[in-house]
Amino acid sequence: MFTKIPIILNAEQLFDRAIRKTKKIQIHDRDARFKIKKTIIARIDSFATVIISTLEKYVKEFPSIEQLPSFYQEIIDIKIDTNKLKKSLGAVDWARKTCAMIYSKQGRALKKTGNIDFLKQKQKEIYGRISSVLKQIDEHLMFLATAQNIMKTFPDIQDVPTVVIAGYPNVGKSSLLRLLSSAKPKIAQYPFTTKQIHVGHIERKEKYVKKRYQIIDTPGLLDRPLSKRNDIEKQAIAALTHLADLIVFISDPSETCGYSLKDQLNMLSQIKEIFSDVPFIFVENKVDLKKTNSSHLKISCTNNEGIDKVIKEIFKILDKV
Ligand SMILES: Nc1nc2c(ncn2[C@@H]2O[C@H](COP(=O)(O)OP(=O)(O)OP(=O)(O)O)[C@@H](O)[C@H]2O)c(=O)[nH]1
Ligand SMILES: [Mg+2]
Repeated sequence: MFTKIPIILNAEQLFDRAIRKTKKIQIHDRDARFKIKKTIIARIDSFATVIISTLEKYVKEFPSIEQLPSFYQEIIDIKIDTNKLKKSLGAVDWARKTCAMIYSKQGRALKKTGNIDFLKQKQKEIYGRISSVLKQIDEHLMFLATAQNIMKTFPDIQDVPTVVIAGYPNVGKSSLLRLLSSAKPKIAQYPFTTKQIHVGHIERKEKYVKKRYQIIDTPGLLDRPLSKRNDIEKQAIAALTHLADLIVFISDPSETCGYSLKDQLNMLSQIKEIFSDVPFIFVENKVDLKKTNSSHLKISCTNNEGIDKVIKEIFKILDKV
C-alpha cells in the first residue's frame, strides 16, 4: 500500500538534481554564438522543467486523502496530521505554479536576444528565483518526505470479512494472531510491543469455495477515555471503528500481563458499549497459568489449548457477515 508515492527530495536536493542534469546539455551549432545561446536556453529549459515536473509529480502522485477508505484517513490523521499534510501539498502546488510563472515570463525574453551576457544574467536570475521559491517550501518537502516514509509502513487492508483482536497490553493478542494466521508480529513480555496494526489472513476451503478472512492485531488498550488515549492506542480504536466485522476481546486472568483483571473487564464493558453493533467473542488467554469459571472461551497461546474452538467460533460468526 502507498508504495507508489515518489521519494520526496528537499529543496537543496531537488535544486542540485536539476542543475546536475543541465550540465550534461551541449547543443551543437557551427556558429559559436548560436551554440552558446542555444546551450544556455536548453539548460534553463531543462532546469525549470525538472523542477516543475517533479513538484507536479509530488502533488499528483500523493494519494488524495478524501478518496481513501476511512480507516486510512483516520490513521493518517493520527500518525501524520491531515491538516499539515494538506497544507504541505498546497505549498508544493503553489511552488510549482510560481516556478512555472517565473520560467514562462523570463523564457520568452531569452529567445529574442543574441546578447550572451544578457542570457547568462537571465540564467542566473531564473536559477536564483526558483531556488528561493524552493527554499520557501523546504519544510513542507521535508514533512512530505516523512509522511511518505510513514505511509509506506501502513498495513495493506483488504475489503474482506475482518476480525479485530483487542484487549489490554501484553495479554497475548499478537500470540493469537500468529496462531491463527501466517503473520509474524513481534511477541514480547512487555506492554505495547505492538505499536501499529498488523494484518494476517485465514483461508478456508468450503466444498469448492475458497473464503478469505482478514485478522487484525492491534496495540493494547488501557481503561481510559478516548481523549486520554495515546496515538498508539488510537490506532486500535481506528481499526475497531472502521474495520471490525467481529471483535475478539482477549483478557488475561493470570494478570501476568501486568494489569488487574478488574481493569481489563472494565475496559471490556466500555468497548462493548461503544461497539454495541459488532459481534464479540470473549476469550481468556493464558489458561495454562490461571483458569476462571466465567463463560468466556478459554485458551492458551503457549500450548494451543482452545485455539480450534476460537477458529470455529470466528467462522460461525463471519459466515453470517
Ligand atoms: N503463559 C502464557 N504466556 C503467554 C500466553 N500467550 C502469550 N503469552 C506471553 O505473554 C506475553 C505477551 O504476549 P503478546 O502476544 O506479545 O501480547 P500482546 O497482547 O500482543 O502485547 P502488546 O502488543 O504489548 O499489547 C509474551 O511474553 C507471551 O509469550 C499464554 O497462553 N500463556
Ligand atoms: Mg502485540
